[in-house]
Amino acid sequence: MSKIDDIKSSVAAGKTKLVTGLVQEALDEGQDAQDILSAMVDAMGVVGDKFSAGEIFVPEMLVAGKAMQKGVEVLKPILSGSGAPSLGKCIIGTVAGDLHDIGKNLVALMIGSAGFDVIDLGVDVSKEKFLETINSNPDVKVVALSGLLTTTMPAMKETVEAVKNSGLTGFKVLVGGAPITPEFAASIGADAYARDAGGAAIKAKELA
Ligand code: B1M
Repeated sequence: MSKIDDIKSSVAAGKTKLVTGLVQEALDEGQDAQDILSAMVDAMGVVGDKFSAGEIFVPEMLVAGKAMQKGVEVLKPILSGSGAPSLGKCIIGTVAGDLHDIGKNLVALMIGSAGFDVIDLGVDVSKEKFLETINSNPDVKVVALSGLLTTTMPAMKETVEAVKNSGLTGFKVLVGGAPITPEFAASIGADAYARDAGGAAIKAKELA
């Protein structure tokens, strides 16, 4: 089994104590950070499929998420890069009712490494909190919303509508997350959609 396979199975099995060391070893062996990240994202796909099939439950999904976060911590200095000129502020958060933050954190990392000053509001962020933060940061260029649950897509819609109808101007809205499609993004009035963290950084730069 290759180191990358080891990482994938350890993340899927929620072996939080092993993942940090395995990721560091893979980097030391010369493995590409993006390939390691892809393996961990694949592992979360496996976990999701097992959850859907009723083979595992929320606690297993939670420890797998924690294992992935451990691995991402090791990759962060490599993925984040440095030295990009400042492109302005980006406010990011996972929409109300939604506690998933692994993908949102990756998006924040990539947008930050593209040159934005990222204000990360965390998870379960109400539309009022987004509005309040935009209000106190009138120079914000991009407002980025993440959502992982079909049940929280309405909260994304309400948030986009609230910020668009607030009278506040000067920023664009970017949305994404597993259940979000370009069609849904357009239908709720978002300015842009991105499928993954790399794509989100590219879109944010286009919007700024
Ligand atoms: Co949850 N969960 N979960 N979960 N969870 C999913 C999302 C699910 C697909 C699993 C499944 O059933 N197969 C399913 C959603 C089904 C649906 O809505 N259609 C689900 C469910 C049902 C639930 C609960 C309801 C379970 C329950 O309680 N019965 C519950 C909801 C809690 C809540 O939020 N209110 C729940 C809870 C949890 C945990 C807390 C246990 C944990 C989250 C831990 C954490 O985030 N800190 C968890 C996990 C780990 C998952 C899976 C297994 C993995 C998610 C993940 O981190 N993926 C997930 C299954 C899956 O994804 N296949 C699942 C890796 C991550 C890198 O990818 O987040 O997709 P992702 O982000 C990507 C892109 O989506 C995109 O870029 C990222 C990186 O490339 N992206 C953006 C994300 N945000 C973006 C924003 C952008 C642009 C791109 O622009 C701004």
